[in-house]
Amino acid sequence: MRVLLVHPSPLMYSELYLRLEPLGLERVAAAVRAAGHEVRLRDLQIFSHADYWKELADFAPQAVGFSVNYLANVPEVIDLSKETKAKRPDTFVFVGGHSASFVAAEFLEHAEGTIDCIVRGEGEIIAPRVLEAIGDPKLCTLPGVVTTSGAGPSPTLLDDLDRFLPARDLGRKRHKYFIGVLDPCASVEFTRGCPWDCSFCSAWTFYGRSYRKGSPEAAGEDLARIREPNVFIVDDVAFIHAEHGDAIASEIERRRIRKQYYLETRCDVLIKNQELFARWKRLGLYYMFLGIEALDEDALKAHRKRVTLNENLRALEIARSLGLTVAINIIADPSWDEARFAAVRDWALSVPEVVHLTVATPYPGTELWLTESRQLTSRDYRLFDVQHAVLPTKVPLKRFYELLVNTQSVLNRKHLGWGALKLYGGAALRAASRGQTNYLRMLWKFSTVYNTERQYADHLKPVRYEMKPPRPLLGLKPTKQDLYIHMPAPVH
Ligand code: B12
Ligand code: SF4
Repeated sequence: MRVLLVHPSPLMYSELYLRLEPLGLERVAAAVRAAGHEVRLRDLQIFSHADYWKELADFAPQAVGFSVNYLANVPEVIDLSKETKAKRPDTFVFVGGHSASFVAAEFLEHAEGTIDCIVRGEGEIIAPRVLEAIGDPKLCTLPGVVTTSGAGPSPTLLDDLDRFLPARDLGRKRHKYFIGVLDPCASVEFTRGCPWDCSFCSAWTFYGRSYRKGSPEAAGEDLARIREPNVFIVDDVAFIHAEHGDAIASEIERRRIRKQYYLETRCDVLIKNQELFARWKRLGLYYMFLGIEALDEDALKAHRKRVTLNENLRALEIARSLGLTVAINIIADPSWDEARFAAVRDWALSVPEVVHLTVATPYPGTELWLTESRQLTSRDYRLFDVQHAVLPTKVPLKRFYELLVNTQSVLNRKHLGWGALKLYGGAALRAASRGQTNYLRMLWKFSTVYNTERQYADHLKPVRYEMKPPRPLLGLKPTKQDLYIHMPAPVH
């Protein structure tokens, strides 16, 4: 069967800081191809809708699968599905991915029959089975599958992460993928899931709080196949188990792989596994993201981060002493006023790290989505991107965006524009000499992407598809069914 897999358009983040390969879709593509299908992949972060329509006409796929990891992409994919069915009514349309899994039923409703099924959870095992079941009423009985006529049991976890290494050969224009000065940049996955349970995060609810590791040999093999000099390690929390990180490091040394790496981890993991991170620094670890989230103990508790402020600060010192470029994130609450923004700005300017601000957002799939007591001010999927305020702001909304954008822009002077050239000019010019200009081009783009007027105007756009509000808990605790996509393993 001819199968076309599609990643939707870029998000606000990707217009500026990064653009990354659709690794999940590449893994699904590998599994579908292994089942004997002819597969193509089209990434609309790079290509236009016109390119998609042309491919639909030329390739004439019997099935089109969309990846929806981000809520902000839901309306686009609904519209693409509607038009795909209008142009080619016999094409089977299916949708998978992180966010699609959490809003499956309403996604189908909005699509008005133009999406044949949503696939909840991991895609590798189930996608080939879905294709096999096209036209068969048993489709809606498959694990994780939701159709308008019913839903199958909860999805099953992939037993072995080594089984389907990403089909990177299906990507086109790969030189467009980058993160900051790591330009161009590929992605790899060493582990999947997260054992923690932060209230604002859906990594643990998606994977049923499981944590799985691929083998160090497969990690080495995958890295050896990557042509790009830079690699984004997509694990939610990198190197939780030091021995796994060490084994991958040994594999890299054995194969003499030399690359630069970006990863994301927790402060307590960095503190615990300092030597491992030092080893990775020697192997090429360049850029690290630490989820600090808050500057006071109360907020850290509310996020259920399970780290203290002191640990966070200690981790920053360790990262500095290792000579890593570090980015951190602080969650800006819509209740923040002038004084709060000023305090955070002052702190952020006093540290050398790249500091990002995201807006606290109850995201479907998070515990916060179920427990947040404040009323949502918008249920427009497009505004659920942690750059917009969907909860009531203390200062008027426009003023909130002024404060947010001004703070971000002051902080960004450290690592965008001329400030960046001082720090990374050499690397940027080396990349440019190889024809890689993704990074250089982003340096002066900040105000076109992040600006008060644009963010405020986004709230005034007509809303064609509105998210369903969360089911009221009426004082009860969320159940497993409320929270999880993959159900946690029973405790013995
Ligand atoms: C890279 C990344 C990004 C990149 C996007 C890159 C891209 N091209 O997609 C950037 C940095 C832009 C980004 C932004 C955000 N991200 Co992000 N991101 C990730 C990250 C680290 C890796 C994604 C990945 O490659 N995973 C590995 C692959 C193998 O998994 P996968 O993509 O989920 O694919 C599997 C399934 O979902 C499914 N599947 C996927 N597509 C399809 C399609 C079909 C047809 C089928 C059948 C199945 C299927 O099968 C795949 C294989 O099992 C994940 C964390 C993670 N480890 O997954 C977070 C993650 C997805 N992001 C998350 C969040 C919260 C965000 C942000 C909202 C906030 C933030 N601070 O990061 C913003 C969103 C911005 C916006 N405007 O909406 C959350 C969850 C989002 C959600 N929907 O609830 C995650 C899980 C991180 C977390 N710990 O909370 N992110
Ligand atoms: S924020 Fe990080 S540590 Fe917390 S649950 Fe999500 S992935 Fe895990």
